[in-house]
Amino acid sequence: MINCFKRIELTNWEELSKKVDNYIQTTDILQKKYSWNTIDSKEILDKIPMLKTMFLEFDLKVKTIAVIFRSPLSSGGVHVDSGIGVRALIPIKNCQGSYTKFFDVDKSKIQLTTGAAGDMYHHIPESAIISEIASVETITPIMFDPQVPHGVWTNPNLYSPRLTLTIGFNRSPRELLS
Ligand SMILES: O=C(O)CCC(=O)C(=O)O
Ligand SMILES: [Fe+2]
Repeated sequence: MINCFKRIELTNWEELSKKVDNYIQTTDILQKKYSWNTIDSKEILDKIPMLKTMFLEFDLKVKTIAVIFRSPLSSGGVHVDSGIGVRALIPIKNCQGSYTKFFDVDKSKIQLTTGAAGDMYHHIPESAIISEIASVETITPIMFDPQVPHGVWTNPNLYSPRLTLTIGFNRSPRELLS
């Protein structure tokens, strides 16, 4: 099976999560409700320096940062990201009992789509899904391959938005997937 995700030991990630949650409160992300929210990486790295240093032990420099917002009770949205390269995904809020799931799909049915924030991604209609190949409860940091079709299943018992932080690097750390 292809390696689509792996949990990583990321020192002090809970502290980072709290700081990012506080940072999100100073933005309009919760009002706009876009699923993909690109963050000015220079600004957030200045405000939260630990975000820069915590990946150095993996020989990684943080390059792109986005907050993923999912409304309560919204699940699915299977897609392939337009950005290539293995990324980190860090739970921020309301991630307990939620899952990031990976799928085998009929590639001929993938459509390049523009998201609400002008971001490009490859939308995968439900009819294209062949089978689920992996699923991870999003409660610790993972590394994952955003080129493997994936979607988010929120916790049906939570009525507040689910927030995660997705991070791209100066290189694709595929070695962290195996
Ligand atoms: O929040 C998640 O579980 C996955 C988000 C996502 O699609 C991504 O980071 O590319
Ligand atoms: Fe994605």
